[in-house]
Amino acid sequence: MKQRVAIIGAGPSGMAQLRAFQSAQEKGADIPELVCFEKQADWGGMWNYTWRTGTDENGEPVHGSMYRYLWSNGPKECLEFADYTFEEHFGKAIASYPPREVLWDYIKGRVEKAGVRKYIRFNTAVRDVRYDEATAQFIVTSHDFANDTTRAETFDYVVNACGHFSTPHAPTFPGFETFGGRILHAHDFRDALEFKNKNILLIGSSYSAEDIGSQCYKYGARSITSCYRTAPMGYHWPATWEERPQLQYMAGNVAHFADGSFKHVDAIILCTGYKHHFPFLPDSLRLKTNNRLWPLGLYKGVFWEDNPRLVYLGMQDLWYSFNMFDAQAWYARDVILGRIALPGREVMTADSLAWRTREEALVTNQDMFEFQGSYIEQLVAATDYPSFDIAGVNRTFLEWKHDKHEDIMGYRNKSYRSLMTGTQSPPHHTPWIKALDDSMAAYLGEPAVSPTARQPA
Ligand code: FAD
Ligand code: NA7
Repeated sequence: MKQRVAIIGAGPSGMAQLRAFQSAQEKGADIPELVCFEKQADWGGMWNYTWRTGTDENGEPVHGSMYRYLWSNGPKECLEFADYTFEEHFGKAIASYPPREVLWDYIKGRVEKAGVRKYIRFNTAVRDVRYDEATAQFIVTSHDFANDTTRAETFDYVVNACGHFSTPHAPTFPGFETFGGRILHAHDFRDALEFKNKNILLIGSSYSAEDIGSQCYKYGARSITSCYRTAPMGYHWPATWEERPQLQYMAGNVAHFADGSFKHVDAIILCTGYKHHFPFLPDSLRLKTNNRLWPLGLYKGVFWEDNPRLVYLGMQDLWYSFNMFDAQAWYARDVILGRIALPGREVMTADSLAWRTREEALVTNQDMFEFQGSYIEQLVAATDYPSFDIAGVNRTFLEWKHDKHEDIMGYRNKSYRSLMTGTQSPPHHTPWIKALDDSMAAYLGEPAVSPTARQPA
């Protein structure tokens, strides 16, 4: 009987897993039966934008944390698929920092070409996963919203590709209860225009704070104050943006900071990160970690050491993204196909602890992306995923960091060379700060398509 593999989530990680299997099949392999459960109505995960916040049309927690006007926060050359280039997808070289819709189109293009949509059950959420020791199979219970039915099925492997940037980590601060404005987490931020002419306070000092603040600046916020718990972001901010140490308390609309300074603000956005949240998994199968480069318990960063038939994709903090998910998915596929044998539990744990020790010694940003690059390199070397110039990607990350420090509001005007095709990307036609229309048509310099004319894939 054919083995059965359940894939939870049709975001970039789940799509990578589907493509990995299809690629083996294309070369003659007999692949297992695949069922991909996706709670949303379309694929693309985070990149499938939703205007909704709170609960979705099915009463489920909204998955999406992306917002309007979001552009890639790193060069597209660092995330390019090795088996499907931007040039192949768009038929030409495009600039280096595409808006969300452009990246969504790109990731969809590869799986449309692969013809793997047939494996996905949309509008279907996984509710529960159990492992039955007696049969050595998983029992996966899912809820099909269109028919309002639940169903339990057995699988030989489960690939958890449900993402980890959806469930807010949302601390509270004294005085929040009586603050006279809106308080929201980054997960619920959708449109910077809401904060036009407002004085906003951002709590946190990582990607969300940097990018949501930049969006609000671009779309007309009066002032931006960001505050940090550990270290400031340290970029050369525009005159209306300042960084303060940690918020201590709110007194009405006045924010009081750790250095004794204070400031009147109109709205507060918690850019305090996300939780790895897997309510459908029992303790024995559930990864518990903060957002870091080497979560413990995952051999090769993917196999649950207590039961390696459970695979986790994309659970690391991200420097690399799409091509890392690919490297993981190809490796997991080859283990499932029996092409790679896993070592015993002790060897797996020792290997994983050695990576963790390396991770703990990382100091600089460069150390971190080089660490993730070397992790990917060893995965890629073990499979037929096309090997690519990881040292080149690391150099591009370094340039990107440098460009951000030179000009945080201008770094997205830069362009880089593709590590897959060698083609130098053209500069974008409009400086990012002036490019208010983030549609794919505007980005590609094509005539606008009416939203009603554009159908989901
Ligand atoms: P996701 O994209 O989160 O997809 C997971 C999928 O699983 C979703 O479709 C979800 O609906 C589904 N799912 C979840 N639970 C269930 C369930 N119980 N049952 C069924 N389906 C389920 N990365 C970059 O490379 N560049 C960027 O510029 C960038 N910007 C970002 C900006 C924001 C605001 C955020 C939040 C993230 C950003 N990222 C960026 C990271 C982004 O998360 C990854 O690029 C990528 O989307 C991760 O893919 P994934 O498939 O692992 O998870
Ligand atoms: P990250 O990168 O996990 O960062 C979380 C930030 O939140 C980080 O600066 C933390 O500060 C800060 N934080 C967490 N708790 C607190 C409290 N209690 N007080 C103050 N600050 C706090 O999450 P992001 O949302 O920025 O980015 C996640 C992804 O979304 C990323 O891939 C992007 O591409 C988009 P710390 O440094 O720990 O002191």
